[in-house]
Formats: sequence, structure tokens, C-alpha cells
Amino acid sequence: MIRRFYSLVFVRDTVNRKVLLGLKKRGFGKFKWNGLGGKVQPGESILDSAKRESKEEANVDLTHLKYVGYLEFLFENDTETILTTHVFCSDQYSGNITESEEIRPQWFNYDNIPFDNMWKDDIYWFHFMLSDKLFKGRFYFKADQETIENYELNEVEKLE
Ligand code: 8DG
Repeated sequence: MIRRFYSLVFVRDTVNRKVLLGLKKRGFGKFKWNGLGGKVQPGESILDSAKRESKEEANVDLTHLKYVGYLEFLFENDTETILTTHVFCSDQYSGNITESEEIRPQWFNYDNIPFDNMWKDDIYWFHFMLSDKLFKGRFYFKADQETIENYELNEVEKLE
């Protein structure tokens, strides 16, 4: 098995019940709304990847990240690879949120999340992330990257 490590970051405005998403303009997940984040680089911690990607993609500086979720993604057409994603939240940030070559950032109300234009697993665990519950899951996708064949998802007491 090959594991690929990713960070995924959701900046939240808990007072106004909004979460920052970015429209991915290129590459993997193109035209989907998602959190910030990306591949963990060699020699980099997952937390550092979360901070670096947030800065690169939307000019957001983050210092207080909470690790809230652990997700694994497997695809029918590549059974040797597990995409391992660590999900973080932050309720504070600094910097002027700015569009980049890769991402168009936008705030969404908690009641108006664009699940139709997101990865299909997100609707299952988003409520955990928005309500500060820790979660762990594994999703098996068909080769179309749109159909979930099977999944396991649980709220957990703690994440390792
Ligand atoms: P690049 O510069 O090489 O284009 O890419 P990158 O920014 O380093 O990485 P990426 O390929 O854009 O990273 C993929 C992001 O998508 C990463 O944050 C993890 C996340 N992600 C998946 N699958 C899913 C999913 O099913 N749902 C959600 N919400 N995010 C996912 O890989």
C-alpha cells in the first residue's frame, strides 16, 4: 500500500456561522469547493503543510489549528493507494483573504454549504467538523471519483 498524506483546513467564523471554502481552479478536485490544504511535502509535518497551503492558496495565516478529523480515501481504479487526509479547523486567522492561481476563496453560511459541488463524502462528516466533534472515516470511491461504494465513519473521543 502507498499512503499519500494531505492536509485539509477549514477556517470558521463561529460568531456568524460561516466557513471559508475555496473553489479549486485546477488539478485534483477541479471545480469543487473544498477547504484549503494539499499534499504534505517531504520533511514537512502535516500541521506545517496545513499552514503553508493555507497561506499559498488564500493568503491566510493560521496559528491556532485544531486537529478534528482523520479521513482515508480509496479509489476502485488504484487499489494500492490510500489518500490520508488530516482535517483541521481554525476559528482565527490573519491576513487578507486573497484568490490565488489555484483557489477562489469564499465564505459560506453553515446552512448553505454547496455539497452538490463538493467531494461526495463531505456531506457525511461536515456536521462533525462544524460542531467541534472529532471524527474518523474511510471512503471507497468508484473510478469516477463521484460515487461512494462503501464507507465507515465514526465520531471518536480522541485522534492519535
Ligand atoms: P497541487 O499544488 O499539486 O495542485 O496540489 P496540492 O494543493 O498540493 O494538493 P491537492 O491535490 O490539491 O490536495 C487535495 C486536497 O483535497 C487535500 O486538501 C485533501 C483533499 N481531499 C481529498 N479527497 C477529499 C475528499 O473526499 N473530500 C474533501 N473535502 N477533501 C478531499 O484528497
